[in-house]
Amino acid sequence: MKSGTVAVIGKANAGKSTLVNVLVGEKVAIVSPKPQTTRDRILGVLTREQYQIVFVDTPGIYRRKGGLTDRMMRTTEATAKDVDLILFVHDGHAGIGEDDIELMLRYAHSGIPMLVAYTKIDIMPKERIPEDLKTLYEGGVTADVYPVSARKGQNLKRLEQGVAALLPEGEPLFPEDIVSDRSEKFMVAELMREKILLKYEKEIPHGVAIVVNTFARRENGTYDVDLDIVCEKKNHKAILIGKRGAALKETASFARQDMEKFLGAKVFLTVYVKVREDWRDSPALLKEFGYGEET
Ligand SMILES: Nc1nc2c(ncn2[C@@H]2O[C@H](COP(=O)(O)OP(=O)(O)O)[C@@H](O)[C@H]2O)c(=O)[nH]1
Ligand SMILES: [Mg+2]
Repeated sequence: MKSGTVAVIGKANAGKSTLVNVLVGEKVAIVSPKPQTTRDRILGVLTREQYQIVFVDTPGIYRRKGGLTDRMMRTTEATAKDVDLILFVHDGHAGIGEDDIELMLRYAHSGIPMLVAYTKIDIMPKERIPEDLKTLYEGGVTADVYPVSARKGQNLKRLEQGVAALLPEGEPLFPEDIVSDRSEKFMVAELMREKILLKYEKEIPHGVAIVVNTFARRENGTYDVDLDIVCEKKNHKAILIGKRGAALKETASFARQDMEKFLGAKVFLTVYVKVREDWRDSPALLKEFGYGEET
């Protein structure tokens, strides 16, 4: 059997998490139109009879400097060094710039085999695809490139098989019924953050951390979830809550519905909004909110 780890690398917003979710067949990582959605490394495990692929979704590649983004970039870099294969995800619909080719070449020369998923082909003119493939090839990218759409499910089987073919022979790393290394509690916090990413302007979600105080399953199968939305500024708190709490009520209700879908049970959700100034630049608070340095 083939078995190995695959780092999913690419620019912010390229579509990495969406691709991992559809390949694995379950939501293991949250998705939004905003960069910095994925803050942490998340494993998504795909097990078939002939192979097991362990995708390592990463926060992606960033330019901006800051406590949290530095850490996210380090997570991405560390992941890319320690895997059997790199799956470089490129947003085909965004076009190809010199910086894209430069990035691909950097990872292609890292000594680890690499494939390119050229994604979002559902929202771009088809005739541009062969032109772009030519541009990549002429730029020196010799890796196999798979044009796919995660959203429309186009060409994914080919990509999956291309990935599996490059993995080493070995025993599976995870039991076959495991799809993620993350706990239900983590996913519940992430679903809350996803709804905030979707509802508010980006400076607010980028300054938000979710702290789950209670995650408990009752005898009758329902869940009690009690969490804090921690934000950086007083005026962010006011916006998060909205007039008479209307905004928060709506966001929490969306989050609760997704939590119920994810857990397959009724959820009683209690949400508080708290202010902790500059937590993103405070190593102690980063750690407290679950973004401590990995060992
Ligand atoms: N049309 C289209 N949109 C996609 C596709 N894959 C991802 N997206 C969208 O691109 C945005 C960023 O996706 P995400 O997976 O969070 O990107 P990441 O930052 O690389 O993990 C989201 O709004 C997704 O819905 C795709 O195949 N087609
Ligand atoms: Mg992501």
